[in-house]
Amino acid sequence: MTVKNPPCRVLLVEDDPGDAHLVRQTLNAAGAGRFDITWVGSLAEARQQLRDNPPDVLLLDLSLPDSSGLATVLAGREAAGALPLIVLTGHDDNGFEHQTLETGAHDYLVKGSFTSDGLIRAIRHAIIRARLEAELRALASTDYLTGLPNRRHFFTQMETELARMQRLDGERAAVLMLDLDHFKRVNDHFGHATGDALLKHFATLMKDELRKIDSLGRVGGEEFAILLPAADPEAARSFAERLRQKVEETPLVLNGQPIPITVSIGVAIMEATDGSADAALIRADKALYRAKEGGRNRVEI
Ligand code: GH3
Ligand code: MG
Ligand code: MG
Ligand code: MG
Ligand code: MG
Repeated sequence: MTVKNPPCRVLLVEDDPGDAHLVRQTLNAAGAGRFDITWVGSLAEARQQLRDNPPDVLLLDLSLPDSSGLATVLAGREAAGALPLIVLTGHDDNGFEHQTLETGAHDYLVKGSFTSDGLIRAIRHAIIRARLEAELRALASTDYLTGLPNRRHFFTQMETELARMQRLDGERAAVLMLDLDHFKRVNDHFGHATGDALLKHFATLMKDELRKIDSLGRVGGEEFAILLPAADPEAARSFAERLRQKVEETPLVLNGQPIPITVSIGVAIMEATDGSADAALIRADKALYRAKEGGRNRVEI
């Protein structure tokens, strides 16, 4: 039995009806049902399609009624997000081709000089490359043990939230720094694998307490951070206190043996007037230090 692949959905952005016809013919020559082509003639229509009905691949002419040249590549890349993007142009120029690829196109085909096989191969490669790029991006932003955003990704999320607060002015957010208490002892007494299991357990406990708009990241070995948008100091403190208690009351149980752990939490408020997300993280770190100094298993703000 042969398994039929679903058609590859192509968004063709081309203002010249003759050129558009040629591309359709070229793709249809590959066999009926292999490509499902949507044709639009402007960047504005392309943006709308990409939003409402994202394709598997974008074929982009550069000289359009509402955009031309490298600006079209930039705008197309922006609108297409992580989707594969192939430039189809009449402009046969090595230097420009290089710039186009640097700007985020996956391939550059000159009209009139590609075959059906060549176009199909370009589409296949662009799709594979875009998928690999997405996987790499995910790997580069994810902590492998817990699956949480890593330090860099969490920091980016904070910067994004700070920029949003600055646009809305008057808003604030809370940042929590959490550090497991005497975690080294867990490794020493139970082994590193148990330490790892405890880190995952702790991550799950935290995840279960978060709202949709909150962010959680692993920012160090046994250090985590939480961003609570639109939270005032009192709400942040009671959230942190509830979490602290939950951790204390919910030991990881391995082979019937409970492995208790506690957490110290430093809370800071990120203000729209902060110059960077760093400032709030440093304040949260200082509060965390006070929590440790004060005897651990406590919240400081
Ligand atoms: P404190 O209460 O002062 O925070 O004490 P602590 O023992 O938690 O702090 P310390 O910074 O001395 O030790 C942290 C330990 O966390 C040391 C390191 O071996 C362990 N650790 C860091 N990353 C991992 C990991 O991915 N897995 C495991 N199992 N242990 C880790
Ligand atoms: Mg054109
Ligand atoms: Mg630590
Ligand atoms: Mg430490
Ligand atoms: Mg610790």
